[in-house]
Amino acid sequence: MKEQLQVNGEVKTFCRICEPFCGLIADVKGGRIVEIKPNPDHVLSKGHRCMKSSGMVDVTYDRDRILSPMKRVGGPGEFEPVSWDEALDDICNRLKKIRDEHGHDAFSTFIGNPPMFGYGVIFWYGNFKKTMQTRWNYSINSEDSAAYVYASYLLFGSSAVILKPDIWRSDFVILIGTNPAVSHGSTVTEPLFRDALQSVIARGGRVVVIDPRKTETASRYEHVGIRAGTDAWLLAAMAQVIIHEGLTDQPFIQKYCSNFDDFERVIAQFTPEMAADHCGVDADTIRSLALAFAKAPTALISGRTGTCTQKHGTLNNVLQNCLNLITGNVDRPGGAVFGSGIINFVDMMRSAGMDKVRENPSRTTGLPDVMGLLPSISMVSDILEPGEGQVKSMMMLGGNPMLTSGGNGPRMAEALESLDLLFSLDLYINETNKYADYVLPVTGFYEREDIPLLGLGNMIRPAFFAPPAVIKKQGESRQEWEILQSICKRMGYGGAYPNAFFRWLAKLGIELKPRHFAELMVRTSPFGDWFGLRPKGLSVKKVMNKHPDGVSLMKAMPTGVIEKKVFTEDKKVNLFHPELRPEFEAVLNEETTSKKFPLRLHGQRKPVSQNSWMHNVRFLAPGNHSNVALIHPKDAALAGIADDDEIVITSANGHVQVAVKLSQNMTQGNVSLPHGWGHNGNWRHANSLGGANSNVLSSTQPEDSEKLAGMSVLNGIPVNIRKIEIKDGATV
Ligand SMILES: Nc1nc2c(c(=O)[nH]1)N[C@H]1C(S)=C(S)[C@@H](COP(=O)(O)OP(=O)(O)OC[C@H]3O[C@@H](n4cnc5c(=O)[nH]c(N)nc54)[C@H](O)[C@@H]3O)O[C@H]1N2
Ligand SMILES: Nc1nc2c(c(=O)[nH]1)N[C@H]1C(S)=C(S)[C@@H](COP(=O)(O)OP(=O)(O)OC[C@H]3O[C@@H](n4cnc5c(=O)[nH]c(N)nc54)[C@H](O)[C@@H]3O)O[C@H]1N2
Ligand code: SF4
Ligand SMILES: [Mo]
Repeated sequence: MKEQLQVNGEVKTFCRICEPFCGLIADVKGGRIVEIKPNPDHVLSKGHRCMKSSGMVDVTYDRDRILSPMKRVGGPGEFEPVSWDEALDDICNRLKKIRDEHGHDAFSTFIGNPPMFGYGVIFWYGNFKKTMQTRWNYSINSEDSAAYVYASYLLFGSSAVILKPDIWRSDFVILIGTNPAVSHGSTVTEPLFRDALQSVIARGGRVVVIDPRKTETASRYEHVGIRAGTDAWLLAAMAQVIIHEGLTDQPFIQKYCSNFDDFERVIAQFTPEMAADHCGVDADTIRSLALAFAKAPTALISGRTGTCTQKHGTLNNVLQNCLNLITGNVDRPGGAVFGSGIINFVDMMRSAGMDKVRENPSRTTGLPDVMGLLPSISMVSDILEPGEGQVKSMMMLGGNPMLTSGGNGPRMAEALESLDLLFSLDLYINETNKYADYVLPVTGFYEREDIPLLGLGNMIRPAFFAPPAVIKKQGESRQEWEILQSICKRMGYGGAYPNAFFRWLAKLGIELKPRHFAELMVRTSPFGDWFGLRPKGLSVKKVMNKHPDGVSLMKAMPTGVIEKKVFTEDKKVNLFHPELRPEFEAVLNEETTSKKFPLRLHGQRKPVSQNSWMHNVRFLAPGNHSNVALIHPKDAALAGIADDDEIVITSANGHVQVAVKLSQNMTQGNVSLPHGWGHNGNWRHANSLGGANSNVLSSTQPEDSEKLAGMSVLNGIPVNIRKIEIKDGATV
């Protein structure tokens, strides 16, 4: 199974930084990557990529990257290299002691975003949790997509069911809270996102972007500016117009949906005029947008993090889905479709029991686990508050919650420092794992073979690719799955496996690896070779050796499959789950204006920045490059603020000091600030760039988080701004 690495020449590979998984060509000389180029022949990306893929070469050879296990020898961030044996022996001895004294629940995990882009770690993290019997598993899901999938659970009876925008065949696309021109899309794998949107226009259709900022995407199409955090009002009012005007698709609703009457009753309360007062979009715009959406031959509305990480994130997602559903735009070409790929993601997740929600809520906050992952905001109190099941140790798998999660701040540092054992698997010593006892070095993605497992269920032009590693592992780094496997072995379990049978086999010396699981999955799929029974079918090995540009599986996603995708008791899509009632009431009763905090904060992604972890790459983040706030000139004038001033942004939770730019692209009443800045880890360049951690503005109180999925509220935070004056050399 070991593929030979090329020492010189071109190696086809793909990027694993964000979800398009762009195809790349690595130019290798003497076993070192000298250049990364786009792959014009790649089945999906056809030559598209962004410069972050080249930035990853700098990460690979970064002098600040850790290349051997690091042991904490002093204060936060003070580490010294040790051998793998020393690190793993000590970690496992301490884990055994913690387990024997406090039980399995005392060991927890946290998984960040980057590891989810490697298939080995996805398989082995699941196996590791089962083997170690970890009950408390935290993640940045609560800053990302928990609301998105929780909405699917309420509507379709399974959080694994995800509707995908069939943009290539649509006549009317509304994007809300997503900026694919910069983010390249999320929960959608489509490197040619821009071309897909352009195809809507080419067919004579429309693309409308609802966002507090006239974003890079909105600038190309139609923009509707909204007050951050008020989308539930806008979406509900659009549904109200569609129902009131009799534009619903009743045959579709009758056949596939339940509880339309309840939905209609609650929605009737949200008129465009009322919504306008809250969300700042005038009633005529809401009305005409709703009418155009409902009357278009095919239409879809699709949202992402901007509407998830809000006070009513789940409700927003339910309402987006409902707009698609009540207009009959679900499961049909050009609408929101269930999608399919080489593997049936829904069935896979369901059979592994991974689509569950609220099975094991946080001990101290009661906030729910969504797909087995607890909100990061619960982590601090779960560690600090004594009691049955208290977290005493943690594995941090490629996360940086000190900068990226809501509910952080000094208490998180205190919580991490109080642990009996904290170890991390990462490329760097960052703001979070600087508090660890050990940081274990992992490989970057150019150092490992892969399949785009995370994207297989999200491709809107389903495809498959499986390139080998480009270069050998750097230093003493190891793949995450190998590290997890070693830990489970040393703990006496034989290995990290989903059940006792595989662990028993491992003890006998039959050790299955991620590649075996991937082959099994691919070869027994509808596209697989069934181990020779279908010689023309696929295997990972075959695709790796014979299809360096990948293979296309389907030209478009199948439709007419809704009956196989709904898992509620009556097999109908539930338009009004009882859990939604208090959310609708909360929206109706909420005060959306505040004298003390008259503005609303929201986020902003930059083309060359990736959450918190690529700021050490000098060509992506040159000197003086950090996070700068944007405000509308009229808001600036009201606060006496000019371009490039230093300002303080204050929320009920905290404050940050940043530079500001005035921008006509901002919708009045909002402040925009990128996240992931304010570095003080062990990355020298990133630390020198300054900036501020925007998440100190989000609440640390679990009761302030989104009620259904436990989302951190990162968008729509009420804030005020003031200019910093320099008096006698001091800032006031
Ligand atoms: N360059 C770059 N690309 C990335 C990333 C990165 O950090 N940098 N991160 C990757 C990750 S992890 C993810 S999950 C995806 C996310 O993918 P997206 O969700 O598309 O990411 P954003 O660009 O943050 O888009 C969110 C948009 O929501 C808007 N918004 C904020 N608040 C509100 C609101 O209250 N209402 C509405 N309607 N809109 C609002 C913001 O202005 C922003 O334009 O991007 C991925 N791609
Ligand atoms: N205010 C605000 N906050 C946000 C967001 C927002 O839009 N606004 N977005 C949220 C979203 S969508 C996300 S996904 C999170 C991200 O949050 P996190 O996942 O916590 O943070 P990252 O910056 O992605 O990186 C985490 C660590 O992964 C390491 N890493 C990189 N590659 C690998 C790898 O292959 N393996 C391992 N083991 N480690 C690796 C990096 O060195 C870094 O230290 O941020 C969230 N936070
Ligand atoms: S868009 Fe995302 S996947 Fe494509 S090259 Fe850029 S970072 Fe990599
Ligand atoms: Mo994300």
